[in-house]
Amino acid sequence: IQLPHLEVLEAFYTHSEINDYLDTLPDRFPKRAQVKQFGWSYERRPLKVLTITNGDGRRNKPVILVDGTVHAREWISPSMALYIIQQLLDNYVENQELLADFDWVIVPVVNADGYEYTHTDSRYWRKTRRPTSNPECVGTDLNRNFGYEWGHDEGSSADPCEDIYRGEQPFDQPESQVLRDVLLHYSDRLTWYLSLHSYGNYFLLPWGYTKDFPDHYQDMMSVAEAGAMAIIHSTNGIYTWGSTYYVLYPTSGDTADFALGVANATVAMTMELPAAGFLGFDPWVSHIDGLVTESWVGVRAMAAEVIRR
Ligand code: ING
Ligand code: ZN
Repeated sequence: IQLPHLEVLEAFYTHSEINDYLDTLPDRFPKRAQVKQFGWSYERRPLKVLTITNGDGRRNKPVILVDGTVHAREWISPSMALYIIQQLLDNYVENQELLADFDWVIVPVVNADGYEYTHTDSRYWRKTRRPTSNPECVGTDLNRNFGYEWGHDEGSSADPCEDIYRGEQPFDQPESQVLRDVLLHYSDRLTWYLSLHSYGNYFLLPWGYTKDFPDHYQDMMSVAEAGAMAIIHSTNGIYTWGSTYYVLYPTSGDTADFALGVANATVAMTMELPAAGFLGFDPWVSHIDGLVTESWVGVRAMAAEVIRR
């Protein structure tokens, strides 16, 4: 039986198409791919998590955890997550050293409702789709809703009409609860947390909430530097790296701060993929190939650096 294959470079896919694709993988790679559902979005879309191993049966290896589509409009993010999946599964022979002593856990679409809404209604929607206390304004920014230093200072907004609205309480969105649960499920062996966003060409490290630096900041900087160097050597693409607070602006309740501060990640990072298209969030289909192949060079180099350490 010929199972459906998803041509990552040839289209952007909806949340249900991505879920259907994920569900084919355990059949195609019975020893190496596993799909788990950790919960549902507000509008009851199933939120699926793919684990990839090399099939040697060794349990509890350290984990590299990648998420995508925390923000709905950043369409290159799910494409990149899918490209990583295909590199690790279909292109295993070339990438097997990335799986020898590590398992990968991939959540291609966290903000499923928002992502669907960008396909059907409003291309530049960022937040979730759950109503707020203000009947005029819908949605919470998942990247301000996490429960480590939530609401700290000026790093988020209490106004439901803002794009950086933090919610009424930390983790009051089902989608952030799911990603929290995935992070905590692997927190005893979480080596690298990578969150795929766009845009800006940045490797952003904790902290977002304070100008102080975390322990082991220099180790995280070395991993980011390895990614930036690999990319500049391959395409001349230029990335900037450093703490979110310094490189961008103060942020609180973001996923990387939680991954480091609570879920024991050794390295926690947000990768802001390059801008493309009219407003930066909307690459054309013809851009996908160049964007994901360049980004994979960086992700692969960073994984190698994480593994080497
Ligand atoms: N930018 C991020 C945002 O959520 C960011 C910047 C990255 C903040 C990492 C906190 C942590 O504002 C985009 N494009 O989403
Ligand atoms: Zn984003």
